[in-house]
Amino acid sequence: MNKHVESDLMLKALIFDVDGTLADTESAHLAAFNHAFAEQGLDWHWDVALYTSLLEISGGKERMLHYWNHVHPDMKDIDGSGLRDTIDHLHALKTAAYEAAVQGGAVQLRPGVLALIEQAHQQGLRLAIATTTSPVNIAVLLRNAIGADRKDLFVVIEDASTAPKKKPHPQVYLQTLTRLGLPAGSCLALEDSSNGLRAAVAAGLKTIVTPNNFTAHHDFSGALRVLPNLEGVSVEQLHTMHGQPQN
Ligand code: XBP
Ligand code: MG
Repeated sequence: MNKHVESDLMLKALIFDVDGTLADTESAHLAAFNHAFAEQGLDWHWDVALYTSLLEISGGKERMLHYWNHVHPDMKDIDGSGLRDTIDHLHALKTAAYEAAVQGGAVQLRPGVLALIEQAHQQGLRLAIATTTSPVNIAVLLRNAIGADRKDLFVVIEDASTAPKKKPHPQVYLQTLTRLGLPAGSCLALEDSSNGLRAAVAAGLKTIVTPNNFTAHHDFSGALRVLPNLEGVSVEQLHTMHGQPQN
């Protein structure tokens, strides 16, 4: 293989999903949704089983709209401001509740994540984030879980505000690759869900999946590897996995 092609396929960047991958956040998201429903005076309450199925829908606003249309189709309005405005208002309440929870320490990074991020940075790999969550949620997580001085470790962040087409659509990953200025072949995606895996694979990325309690039952066909978590996973091991053929 000529040097140029070889260089193009060398691992040069890690692209992290946020929710469920960097940190186990969905329990805090679930509590925040329920807090918003109560604050709005709605008798809606999502339990873990329902939320686990609703997580098939990426994006908090899209998830609430799906629930409203499928569980309360008769409700055309709540407070006279129309469906879209009400969803936006509920999502603002939810995001404020989630931000307060993360600031209060409700969310920790998953095992091995911080060590891998720091090692990758020290070894010259570029780090990016590709998520369907809202920018507020990323900022508060990075500030509280990684530390305000470390949040600049991620040279590219694409999120719900920059990539409106949600996973499994590949838009967020395609935009991340464009901004990194790298071919998919020299990057590795890290995900936790089937929607995320499908989005990354559709963008041409080899993807390592670390499932969690909300996603363990998902179909991870097409993943490069499925690992319980990133504990003890080194950059050297990622280089080796990246260089190996797809499962
Ligand atoms: C997971 C999601 C998000 C979160 C809720 O994002 O689908 O919708 O569940 O956050 P990721 P928002 O791609 O990081 O796994 O309410 O801000 O959408
Ligand atoms: Mg995720």
